[in-house]
Amino acid sequence: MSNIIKLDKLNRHFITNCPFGMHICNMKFKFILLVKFAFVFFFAIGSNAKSNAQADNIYPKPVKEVVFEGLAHPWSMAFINEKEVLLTEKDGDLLWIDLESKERLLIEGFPNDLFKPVLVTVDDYPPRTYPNSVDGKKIRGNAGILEIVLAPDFDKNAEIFVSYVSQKDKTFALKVIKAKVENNALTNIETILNPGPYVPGHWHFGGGMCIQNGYLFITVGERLFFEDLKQGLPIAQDLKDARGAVYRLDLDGSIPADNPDFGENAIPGIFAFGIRAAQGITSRPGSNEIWFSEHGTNQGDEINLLEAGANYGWPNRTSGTWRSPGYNPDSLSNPKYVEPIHYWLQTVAPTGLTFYTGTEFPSWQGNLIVPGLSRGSLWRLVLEGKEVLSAEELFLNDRVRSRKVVQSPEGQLYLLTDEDNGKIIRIVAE
Ligand SMILES: [Ca+2]
Repeated sequence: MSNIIKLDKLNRHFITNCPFGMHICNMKFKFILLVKFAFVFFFAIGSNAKSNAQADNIYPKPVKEVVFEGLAHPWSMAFINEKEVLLTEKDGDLLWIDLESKERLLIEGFPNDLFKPVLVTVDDYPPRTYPNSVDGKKIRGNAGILEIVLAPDFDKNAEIFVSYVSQKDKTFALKVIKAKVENNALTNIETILNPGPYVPGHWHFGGGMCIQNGYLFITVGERLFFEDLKQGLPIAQDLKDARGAVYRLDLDGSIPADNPDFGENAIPGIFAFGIRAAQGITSRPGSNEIWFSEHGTNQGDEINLLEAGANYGWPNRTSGTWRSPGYNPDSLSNPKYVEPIHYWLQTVAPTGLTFYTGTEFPSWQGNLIVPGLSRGSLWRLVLEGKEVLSAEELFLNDRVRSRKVVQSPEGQLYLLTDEDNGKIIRIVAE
């Protein structure tokens, strides 16, 4: 396939360089760790135990501790302080939760255009708007309440940003609102972004958000299930289409004057484009870098570094394959595609990622932790500058659909699971 790219420069130790496949290589890695551990242990007995306690890259075994459960597919969580969080449920509500006392409260007053599941009769729509597998079902897909982030001065103004799927009749679009949380209710609700058009289909809204240096970054998905439903120039390559892009806005929703200039016909606010379905976006501590995850179709899952004006290639350039065989998209003239920092050779469905800066796992400092929905994976990417040195899959024998990793103010690492009985799990050193 001409659309498959090969990035041989990527040095993914446990995937591409292993002749036995990833699982064996992880076993091999574990064996090496065991040998290393035995060596350090032996050495410690015979000499100075203290000096070796922090030696080498051996880290304590991570284990899962369920902190809270009974959540309807939690999507995002923002820490007010070390024990209080605001949490979004994709299939439910906006909640306040006390992680210590286990109290939960509904934050009332959510906008009433929030997506509601509708019975899908496939024949009511143009062919293949929905795959046949969902005929006669009430499906939620990717729709519901998505990201929550606190305004930088939340302590003073109680302002938050929330992304969710807005509904008009049987059509849907992403919406981002800014609001205050007062007496367990949303007030002063303003729409910050509503990238239309409203169309049927419950997929690929994006909705990831992060704040850096006073700017709000938002990922907006291209919304298609099958690529060829848009003939001609693809949605994500069309700067006159609001979908398939990353936006950068001021915190009042206005467009920063120094955003990239894509011409007068381009949708205002677009910062980068060529995006299929990015849900995870995060700033890298100690830098001005923004990193984001991207869902491919069959494979094609990526980690990207955000650059002003960049075209990330979808669907013309991808490390995966298309759902629509024989698809032949138009392209921009002289397109310049920005390659991913990392991609997987299997489907991972990487989503709400974060950089680890905690102290519980000292050798994870600065690593990018990436949850995966598809097979229930959690990845630890070791970086050197902007290069991925290795990708380790954690909890190989304990898979769960993983939506987001969030670090608390004191550096504790939490995982949200994408389940009917969704959980908040703390990852602790055994
Ligand atoms: Ca790409």
